[in-house]
Amino acid sequence: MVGTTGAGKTTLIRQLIGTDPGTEPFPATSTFKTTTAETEILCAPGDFYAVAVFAERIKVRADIEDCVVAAAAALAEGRPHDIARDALAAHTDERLRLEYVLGADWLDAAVSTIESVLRHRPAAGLDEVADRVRTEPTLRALVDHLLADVAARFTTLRFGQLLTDDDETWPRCWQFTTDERSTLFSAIRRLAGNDRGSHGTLLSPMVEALRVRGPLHPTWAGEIPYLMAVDTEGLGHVPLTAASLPLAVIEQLERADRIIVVDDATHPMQAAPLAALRQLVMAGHLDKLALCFTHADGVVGPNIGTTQDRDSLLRRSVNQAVLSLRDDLGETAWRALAHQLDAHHFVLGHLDQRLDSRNPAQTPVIAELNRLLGWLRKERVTIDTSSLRPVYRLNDLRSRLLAVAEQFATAWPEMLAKTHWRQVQALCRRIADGGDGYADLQPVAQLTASVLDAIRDFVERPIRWTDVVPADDQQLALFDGFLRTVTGEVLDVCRAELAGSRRADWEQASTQVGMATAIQRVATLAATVFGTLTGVGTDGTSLVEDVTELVRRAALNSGFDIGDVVRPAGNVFGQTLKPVRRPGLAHHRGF
Ligand SMILES: Nc1nc2c(ncn2[C@@H]2O[C@H](COP(=O)(O)OP(=O)(O)OP(=O)(O)O)[C@@H](O)[C@H]2O)c(=O)[nH]1
Ligand SMILES: [Mg+2]
Repeated sequence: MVGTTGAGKTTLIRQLIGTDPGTEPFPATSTFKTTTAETEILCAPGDFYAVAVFAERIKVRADIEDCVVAAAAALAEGRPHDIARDALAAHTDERLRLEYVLGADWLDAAVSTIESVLRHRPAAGLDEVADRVRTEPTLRALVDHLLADVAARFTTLRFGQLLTDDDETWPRCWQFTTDERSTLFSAIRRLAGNDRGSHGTLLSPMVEALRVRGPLHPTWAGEIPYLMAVDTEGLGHVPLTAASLPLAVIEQLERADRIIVVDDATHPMQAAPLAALRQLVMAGHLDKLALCFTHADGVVGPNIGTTQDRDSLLRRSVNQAVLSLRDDLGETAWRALAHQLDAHHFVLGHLDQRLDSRNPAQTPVIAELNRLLGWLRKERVTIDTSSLRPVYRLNDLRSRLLAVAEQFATAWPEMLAKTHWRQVQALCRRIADGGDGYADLQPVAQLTASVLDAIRDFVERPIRWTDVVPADDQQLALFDGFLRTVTGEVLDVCRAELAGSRRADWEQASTQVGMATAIQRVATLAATVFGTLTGVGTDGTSLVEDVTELVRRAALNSGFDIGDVVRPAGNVFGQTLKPVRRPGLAHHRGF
């Protein structure tokens, strides 16, 4: 399930696994940024089994520190007590909700502690605040104290088994098995719940990944559908430029048989789900796609008399949305997407309720859900592309990749220069600690998306075909399959180039604290992390060459003809590459 936050992804999963809206609040739903853990639910016969993987201690500590910095910064800016309180209660990325774990009783005292520290020695400027939280004993003690309180909460789990790290100071994961449905939901409440009455006991904000297996099935279909549903974190309402899907989602795409873009029917399709659709098509997943409209029960108005009126309105909404992708996707992929969504869009409402076939308002929803389940079960039709032999020139890919790297190396420092210094510093620290990004700042996800776009652009334009030119649908199937095979490796290279092999540079930039050094920090990043993207890094790796090589290998494995590789002499970096035309190929105008 992919879609904006609050669209109804988790509610749809609840319908597919048949958990009762009144008595089994699993998985948790609410209005905003509810699902934060990667959640997989496997419907299968046998016992119930659950496993939860926790965030690492270092990450939780960093997040708590962020909350204290945000609260202190609010107070230093002269903002009211309540704003500082909110900042402590939940991290800005809405994952670490300390209020869920620790309740609300400690919040006022913690704000008062910060207030008294600042009163005693006012911060010279906002840039000093983050530094003070890290160095001043009282504020450091506050962070440590909160972390210890969080750690203590794990020991109060009544059900299941905790597995700890080697030093036994922090749990790695939790697991639980039972043959009773009600026991499963009691046990899982603290690991996956959001119920207000349980605030102060919940560990759900600590959970990064959750998998539940059991004999679960929809109430409106009497059998276990052998389905694994994967829920994802909701997309923000404003899409990032090239990448709208989080890395965690991109990593999962290849193993998903179907991808459902979920959207709220009560408003026209927004930019974020559209950008997600575009990215899914570009990454080669078109034939897995469906669009599910939720909240159809809320689509009302003087112009809507019947369900036909409503469905026609939604069809028009899909059409207009898809039409807006025409230029971007190109004619063939665009037309295929339109056909795919004509047949595979589902109009669903009342999903938050236990559906009843005797209720005339709900029977169309049950029919639609059954149609969806039928599609989920159906095997995908694959087009045989084994005999297709497109011919490529790898230098065409190099020049495209170099353009991506150059654009990225210029745009990111420019964008970071305009971003609040605290966000940039948090990004530096997050990547230095082993992450890929922070909040909306997701360089690895964006680079991966841009590189995949460049590869797609390259494979869609072979210089010729060795035999007859294949039909459009065959070509599309070939290109899609190729993109899917390279996605994982492209992500690995981008992650290594921007994060893995550059941790020391991010670390160095993160130690330049405060607003005053913000310009210097971005300059450091521009020179180290981003600057080397277009060339060879200190470790001898190169984005352009590494990606070219992995595409070359994948192309050979797919039987493509890349025999006319013309490697330019000397160092290609920093030069504009001119495609070398061989006399024998000069007449191929397709290029
Ligand atoms: N009336 C009505 N409410 C719905 C429907 N589908 C979902 N909801 C409600 O919409 C809200 C958001 O649903 P969620 O399933 O939590 O949304 P989500 O997409 O998982 O959101 P995130 O986890 O934040 O990404 C909840 O309050 C649901 O009860 C529907 O078909 N009709
Ligand atoms: Mg959700």
